[in-house]
Amino acid sequence: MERLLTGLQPSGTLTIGNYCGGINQICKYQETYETFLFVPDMHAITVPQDPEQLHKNIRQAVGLYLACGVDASLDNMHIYIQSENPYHANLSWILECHSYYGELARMHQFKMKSKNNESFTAGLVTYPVLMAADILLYDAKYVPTGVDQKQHVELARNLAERMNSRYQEECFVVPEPMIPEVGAKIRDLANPLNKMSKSADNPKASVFLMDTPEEIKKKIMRATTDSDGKIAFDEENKPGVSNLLTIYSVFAGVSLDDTVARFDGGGYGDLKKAVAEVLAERLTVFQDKYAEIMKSGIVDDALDRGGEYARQIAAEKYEKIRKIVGFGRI
Ligand code: AQP
Repeated sequence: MERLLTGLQPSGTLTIGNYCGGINQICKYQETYETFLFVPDMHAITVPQDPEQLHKNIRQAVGLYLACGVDASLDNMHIYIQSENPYHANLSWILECHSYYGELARMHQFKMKSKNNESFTAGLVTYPVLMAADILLYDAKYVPTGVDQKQHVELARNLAERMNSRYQEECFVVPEPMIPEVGAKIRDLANPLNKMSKSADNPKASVFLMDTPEEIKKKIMRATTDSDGKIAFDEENKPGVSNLLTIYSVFAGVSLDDTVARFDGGGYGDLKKAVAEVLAERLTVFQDKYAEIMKSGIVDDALDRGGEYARQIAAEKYEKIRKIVGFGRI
């Protein structure tokens, strides 16, 4: 089985954007690929986090993966926490020493997150290298992601190719981003030019997987659209309306063309009502399942099992690479 890997930062409660770019794709391909699904808690501290809240977010993230349909009982599903495996940081250091400051400073996410912030951490610059280590440690071929992380997967590709060529050995499998056709960039509800984020300054502009039907309705009914009044999918000229159509398509399980046809000729109010309803319905199912999961011991069982397996794979890869670069004794 080829390998697929992804992680969702526990920097807050996951959003419907994280579902579309990450979790939904895992669910779709979990029977096809050996899947490494981790909680990148080390990435979360590139910006300040409250330690108590971070612990809670980590557990909540795993509960949500499972509630949204990830099947922890599959033999080929490995769920683990990044910081419980020291090889991620070890390999990241080696990769940092094969990365150029210029290529890291050009990363779109770094530019966005460091904008108007004089005191950003060094980790904010180097975290895409840690992400490369997360991927390359497991020889993952496919990395499900939204468009926002595509550049980081490209860095992982470049580093794999650079190492393979410099040491004239197959150090790493060269990974590929796996970007969904629909839902690769769910947009911020207030400013649809931006992507929806779990740690956005305005929490009313994001729908979180734990939002109540009332919260969802309020947020969706206030979503920014345009003054044109026509329902059409046109991301450039009608990003707000296109975003609502996309959300409906993913959560109702209807193709984008059929979604557009369904709302063609109607008003924005009807579209918003339908989006709020379908989201409330799907998220309520996830939340009910989440409540059951959190009462059971399934989260810790899955993490114990996945952690042990992941450490074993990562140790083998790290030992190989440390010898290749010349560390330690012959
Ligand atoms: N708006 C989005 N639309 C589609 N996919 C998205 N992803 C994130 N936002 C959207 C995808 O979700 C997966 C996990 O991302 P992450 O949590 O590791 O980091 P992120 O991309 O930085 O997500 P956030 O929500 O914006 O987090 P914060 O606010 O902490 O920076 C990835 O596959 C990502 O592409």
